Amino acid sequence: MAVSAGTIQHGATEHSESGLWSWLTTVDHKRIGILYCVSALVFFLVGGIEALLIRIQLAQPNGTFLDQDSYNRIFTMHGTTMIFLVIMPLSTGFINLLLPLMIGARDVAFPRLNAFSYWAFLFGGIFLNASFFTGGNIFEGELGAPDGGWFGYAPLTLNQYSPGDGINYWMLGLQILGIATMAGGFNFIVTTLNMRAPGMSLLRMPLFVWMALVTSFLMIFAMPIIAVALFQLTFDRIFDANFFNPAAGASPLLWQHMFWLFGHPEVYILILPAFGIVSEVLPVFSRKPLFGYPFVVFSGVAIGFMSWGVWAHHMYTVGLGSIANSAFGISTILIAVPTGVKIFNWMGTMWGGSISFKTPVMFCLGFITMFTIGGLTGVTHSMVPSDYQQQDTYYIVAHFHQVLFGGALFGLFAGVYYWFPKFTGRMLSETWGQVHFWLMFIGFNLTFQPMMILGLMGMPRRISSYPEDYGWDLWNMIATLGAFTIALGILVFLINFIMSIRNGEESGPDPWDGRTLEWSIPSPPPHYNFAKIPVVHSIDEFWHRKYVEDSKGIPVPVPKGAAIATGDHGDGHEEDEGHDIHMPAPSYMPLIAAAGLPIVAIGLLYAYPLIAVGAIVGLVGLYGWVLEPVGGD
Ligand code: HEM
Ligand SMILES: [Cu+2]
Repeated sequence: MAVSAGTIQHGATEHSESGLWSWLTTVDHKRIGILYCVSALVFFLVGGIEALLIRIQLAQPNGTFLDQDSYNRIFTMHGTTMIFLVIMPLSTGFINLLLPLMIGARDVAFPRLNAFSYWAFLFGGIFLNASFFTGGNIFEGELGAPDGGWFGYAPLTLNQYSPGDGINYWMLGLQILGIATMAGGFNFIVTTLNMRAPGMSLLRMPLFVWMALVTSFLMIFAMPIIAVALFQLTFDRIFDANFFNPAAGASPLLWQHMFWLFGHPEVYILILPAFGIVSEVLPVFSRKPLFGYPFVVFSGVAIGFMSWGVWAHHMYTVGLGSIANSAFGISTILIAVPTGVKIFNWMGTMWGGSISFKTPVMFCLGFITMFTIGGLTGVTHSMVPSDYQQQDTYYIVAHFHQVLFGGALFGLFAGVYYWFPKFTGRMLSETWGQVHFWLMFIGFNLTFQPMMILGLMGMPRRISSYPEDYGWDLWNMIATLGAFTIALGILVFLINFIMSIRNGEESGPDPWDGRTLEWSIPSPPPHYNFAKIPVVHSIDEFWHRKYVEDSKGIPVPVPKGAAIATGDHGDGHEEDEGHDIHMPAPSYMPLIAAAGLPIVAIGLLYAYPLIAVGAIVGLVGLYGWVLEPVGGD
């Protein structure tokens, strides 16, 4: 079929390039996606080690492994890392990898901006972690990292309460990460709205694409709020302004409002991509279409809107008054409704399906069960009076790990097992995948269910040690053993991951009998993705190219050759090998532009002239980028 590919120049050469330089200059969404995911995995190990340090300290009463100061810094870095450097970039990595493939596009709308996002993220993450080394001799336990918790409540983060550079690194690091996130969000929105293959109407988009779209809107609207708050904090800390200084008349609640107006949409930024992944994986392994597609889509959109109206549930105990508390209590209870709708749809998808319990499905099941517990505990603290008891206890810690780890991370791991073959051409070992799942699932429950009990027994969060006779010893010890069980599971995963990249069983283009377009092209996909842009006729387009229903409504494979009727072959055999396809040329300008950001930040902290240097570096990058020939190659 003559679906014109809009072809101009030769582009099929660069994809064979490898080596460091090709990674530094890549603008290919798949490579950028891989960079995101691998970087996030590295940060996951860092954040995981921090978690183990916390659990070693708390394993027994009167712990002496960490002093109180180091403890504060380590749990702050743990939370900040897991949220901003692990789950967000892992989700962004998946969006990068999959969005263009799923909508039948050759890349995102702005490939260089995409590279800029990645480099800004990486520099922001490194900058944040560099804070560890600013406190003196790190080998003598003098850590310089921030100590204000992941939500960094001002005025506690002002100079007088948190001297040193830790908070400075935190606020400037998050600022850089926010720039990366916003650039990514705009890119994904434009890509989704403008670059879908012919025939792919909005309501034919795969669920993952829908959730990525909602997430992207949350990104571009939520990050500016924290950006403003961080700017104000920067002015307070560096230029002696008084935005958050109660002694000068500032409201001590200003930060909390701004933070949580960002923070609650943020938790949906963290969970919606995982919702999308689970909604892709379950139908494939249940061999049924997603149950109630429009409900899953619109409940996701509803969550996106409602997430803006619940922030003060983090502030019930600050004295907003009973009217505000009631209003936010009700809105918080309501947001559980669209969330519950999704859970029922996932169950409906599996109901009556012939489910094959491969590793991706196991992680989805882990996701559904753990996330449901997480959501329900959320409902328990949406009730104001009960939250008065729960706030700042380990019950809250249990809740958000239940949704973030049991939810988001399990969902993301389902995605790793599911799409690994697409991007490497090889399968992850199924046996070791199952071992990984069970270690992580059991370890997870051992770690976090005891925290529910501890919280209800009154153990406050953020304490670095606790006395002996409170009855908390056993549960804390179990939680620590659970954490090491998780670590063992992650070790199994890492070995499996590294071994399978080289030695895994070859997967072919479509190992799971997939439903969406990415499975219609070779694994790994050629750098131009689709030799011919596909024409889309339905939801689950690729499935419908492979199967038709017989007279009883049972799907039977399309006879060989008949698939041509749907518009193109989609069987991975592309006759022209993409020789005529024009792709954007690699560029190092995005990297240079992003490198300006940490230089400005360092200048703000140590020597103002460096601010100018950073600005010039950034501008040189942007200037070079703008002047790059459009033609490429
Ligand atoms: C059914 C949906 C949910 C409800 C009703 C809910 C409700 C709540 C409430 C009321 C709080 C405040 C508790 C307190 O501090 O006293 C809270 C805290 C929190 N929730 Fe949820 N939640 C839900 C889903 C989620 C999801 C999906 C995530 C993330 C993926 C999440 C992450 C968090 C985090 C990180 C905190 C604690 C922040 C902190 O204090 O450090 N929640 N949740
Ligand atoms: Cu919230």
